[in-house]
Amino acid sequence: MTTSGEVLLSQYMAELRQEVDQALAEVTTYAAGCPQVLADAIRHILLAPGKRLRPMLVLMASDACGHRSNATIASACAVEMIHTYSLIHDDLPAMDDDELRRGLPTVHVVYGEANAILAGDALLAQAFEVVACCDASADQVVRCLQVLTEAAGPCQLVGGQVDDLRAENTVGNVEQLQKIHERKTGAMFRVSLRLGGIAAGATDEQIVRLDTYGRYLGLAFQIVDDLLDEQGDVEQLGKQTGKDTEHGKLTYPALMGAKESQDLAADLIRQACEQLEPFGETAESLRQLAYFVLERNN
Ligand code: GRG
Repeated sequence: MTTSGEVLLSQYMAELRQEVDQALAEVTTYAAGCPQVLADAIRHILLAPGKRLRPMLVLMASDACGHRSNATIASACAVEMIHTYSLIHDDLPAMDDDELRRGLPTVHVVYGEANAILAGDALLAQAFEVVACCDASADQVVRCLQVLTEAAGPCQLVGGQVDDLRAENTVGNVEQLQKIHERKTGAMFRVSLRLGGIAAGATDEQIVRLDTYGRYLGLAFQIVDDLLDEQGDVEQLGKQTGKDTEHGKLTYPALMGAKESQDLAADLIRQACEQLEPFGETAESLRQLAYFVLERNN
């Protein structure tokens, strides 16, 4: 990416981030029925400085298709809420047992395990409420809910997580690893792109292209994530490193070596960007975001 391209992307990303942060703050301003400790636990991690990649993908996908609807920002909030629930639960002692997330102590460390489980549960349920109640056409809302529930469900996000835990300390191969990550990490990337397309009223062909871009991007993201777990800086990442080795996880660098993994990630990013060709200029931010994912250090 050129220097001016980098500046443009970072400005655009900062604007999108602000929109998403504001919307997330609004949806987590709760009525009296929500206990203060639950609201605090949710806001502690949801409003912490995550990269907001998935909600940005929703917004960028709608923008690439030339239109945003009320389903766009609602879906952006929903994917970030589901992603955040998955992080809260993944950090629990029963899973990865992490103490640092987004540069802050994890939810269970601050609020206790029971409140962390419940904060995750509440975010998951509320994500669907945010989409169900948004001011978009009934058809759009139903389609958004269909793809979102599928991505967060037993055959995608949750199934991928179960298989990832089961694969700890086993001898695996790249095929097996890819199958895990297409569900555990990739499903939320893909659905973010699909949601942006649906919310924009995109054609079926556009949605397939966005989905395929999301598939390649999600895989590349995971490879980079594995490399950063080995080589990254705790302060920049805002989370502990070396956890994959500690848990005996299957990872790309462990199976293929660091150089091959980096090359594979670069190849996947090239393939992701090929999908964007028919969109022309309107997909420039998605193109640049793909290279940001490849070159990120957090
Ligand atoms: C508990 C159902 C369930 C699923 C957990 C998200 C996840 C699945 C596990 C998190 C552990 C992990 C390192 C997954 C690999 C990639 C990933 C999702 C990293 C975190 O996403 P980022 O880097 O996080 O986009 P931020 O904090 O920037 O939003």
